[in-house]
Amino acid sequence: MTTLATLDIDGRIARIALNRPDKLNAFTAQMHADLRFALDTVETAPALASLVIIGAGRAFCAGQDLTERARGPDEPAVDIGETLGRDMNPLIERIRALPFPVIAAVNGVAAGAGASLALAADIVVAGRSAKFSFGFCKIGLMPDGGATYSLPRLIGPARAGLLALTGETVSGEEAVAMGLISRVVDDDALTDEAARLAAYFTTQPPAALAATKRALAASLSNDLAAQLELERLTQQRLGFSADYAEGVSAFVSRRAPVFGTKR
Ligand code: T3D
Repeated sequence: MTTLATLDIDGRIARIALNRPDKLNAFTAQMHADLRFALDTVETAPALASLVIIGAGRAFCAGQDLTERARGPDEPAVDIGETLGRDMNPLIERIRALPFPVIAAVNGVAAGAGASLALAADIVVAGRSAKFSFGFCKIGLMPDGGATYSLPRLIGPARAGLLALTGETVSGEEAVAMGLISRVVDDDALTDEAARLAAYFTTQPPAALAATKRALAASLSNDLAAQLELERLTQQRLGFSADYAEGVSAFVSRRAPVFGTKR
């Protein structure tokens, strides 16, 4: 059977492609199972430096496959609390917990849970024709997949309220202007830009990247004093590392650093 989440690992770079292009990569239970399988490998592969998530075909992900939720008048509703607990919530948490940069390459529509997935990445790069929408309310639900967490933090409560309550679609350009995503590029440059970023991280010190991710995440709930202390303790550890010694040595001897793969 065709996998609905294709995983490729090339050296220290992993790439997951959502693979239901004819349905704009809408999530199904099978796609979630395939994503779990792909993440099992990504989490245990040695020395990965980055992960790119992209959609096959013309979309990133059109959200939950609504045909899986359709029912006849006498059929019971799907328990979404149960499916979120099994599928979406662990997916978002596992992506957020990866100790290396995750890049979402948004190559078209990112709607509903598909938009939430994009925002789980550390860096979101979109093609100019990408579209983001959080139109959950339009079908009688509220944003999920961490969108109510990430939206106010990324773009502030005023714009989060607008996008979440109206489901208004924003373009790649608008998304970058409001701070929802990291960068927009021409559509035909998107895969190259994601690959360039992914390759860049293979040249960088893994422990520093992992520590930076952890500190940025912790800052969302820490006060300044706690964050300063976290920085002090983590920097203390990094300051004794071979990669830091290499970074300084490379700088003073005007050469490119060669870092290890240890986190
Ligand atoms: O249940 C839970 O887990 C709760 C969580 C829910 C969160 C969600 O994600 S709810 C879903 C949110 N997504 C949407 O509301 C988007 C629905 N899709 C659309 O509005 C349109 O497809 C687009 C605007 C994204 C694109 O339009 P267009 O005209 O470019 O393409 P299309 O023809 O509509 O779509 C192509 C095919 O993909 C089509 O199938 P067909 O007719 O060729 O066999 C379409 O039905 C299918 N498709 C697109 N999105 C979904 C989908 N099929 C099932 N579910 C989808 N979400």
